[in-house]
Amino acid sequence: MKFATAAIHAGQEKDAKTGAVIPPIFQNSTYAQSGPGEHTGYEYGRTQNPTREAMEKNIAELESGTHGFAFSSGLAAISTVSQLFKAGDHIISTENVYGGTYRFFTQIMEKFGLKFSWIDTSDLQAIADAITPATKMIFVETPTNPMLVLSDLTAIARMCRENNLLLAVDNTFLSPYFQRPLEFGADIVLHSTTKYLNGHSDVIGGIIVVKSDTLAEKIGFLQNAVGAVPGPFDAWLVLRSLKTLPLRMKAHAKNAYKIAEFLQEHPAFHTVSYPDLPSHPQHALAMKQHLTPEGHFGSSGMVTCIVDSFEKAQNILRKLRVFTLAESLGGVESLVCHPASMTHASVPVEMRAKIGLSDGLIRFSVGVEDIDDLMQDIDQALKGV
Ligand code: P1T
Repeated sequence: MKFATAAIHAGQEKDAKTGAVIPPIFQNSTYAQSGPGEHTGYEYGRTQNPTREAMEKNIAELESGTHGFAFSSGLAAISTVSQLFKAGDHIISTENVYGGTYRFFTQIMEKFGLKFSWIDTSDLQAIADAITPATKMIFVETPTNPMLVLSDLTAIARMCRENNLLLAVDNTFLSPYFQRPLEFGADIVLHSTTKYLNGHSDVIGGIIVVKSDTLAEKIGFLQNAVGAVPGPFDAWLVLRSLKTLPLRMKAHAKNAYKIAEFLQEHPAFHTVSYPDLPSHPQHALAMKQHLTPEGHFGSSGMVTCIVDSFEKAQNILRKLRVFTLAESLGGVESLVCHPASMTHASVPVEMRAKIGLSDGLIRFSVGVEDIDDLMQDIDQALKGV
């Protein structure tokens, strides 16, 4: 099945009893058994739910994987990946990750004895230098939130194979429409489904997709044993949203490109970052990695730019009307965020300085509204800046 067809049909059977074309919401916690231990394959809602299974199968297929596991948030998915390891194990992580990921690894997992190296994973030599006999996984966010730095997935996957390490990729910023890390050799791909996969800012959720039966068994065990699963209605909302993923992603990318070009020309900004722009330092890598299944190049709706002070950033953010000042991203409506005080406030100042996350950084999540309204909104907010 082609991607757009899979987005609509994968994992979904017509309801056997009624013929309902959309999978029902199985809003139940348990299943009747005919005798002790004699069941239909469904025992208890945390362990199995048909609505959740449909959504897991759908995303697994879109990500070119074989098994999907849904979670109650993106962080619950990340937490489950880190529970594959034990005290003393070492993980190399992209130094610029979502603030909550950084907080989770440094303030929770380090307490349980996991060791982390924070590395610029766009630098292959820096990764090679960080590998120790205790290293078990490389955790990569590409493009990074919010600096939009890319990591070379093919090269890192090769390094992982040579050193017997797992490669986990947070693909939240692009969605499988624009990047499928398992195809480049990653072992685990994960998402905050809260973002592009759900796409309507009305669900918090997460997903892990793998392509090996051994890993699937381990993650499936953790999903049930730890229990951070989503409710059936949230799974159903994500499943519904996936049907329009290719349409939405194309529209996000088209609008974002125009906004990025416009911002680049404006004297208020000294840096504008969008991987599709030839001015992005890793544009060539983006052209190899950010490909739709039909081989078309594109990125998502995430654009960042830097003004020279917090006051200037505040000024612009207060004046925007169509763009809503809010955390999160990837919804059909345009959002804007000030990472230093919002999504990445939990990242220490020194780390923010190291990765270039300044107080003048503004992050746009460009939605799918009419581009004229979005441009006018930015134009009026920039008056006098
Ligand atoms: O919010 P949650 O569903 O738990 O997902 C966490 C998460 C994981 N990975 C990436 C790349 C993310 O961006 C996020 C969440 N990010 C935001 C809320 C934000 O505004 O950046």
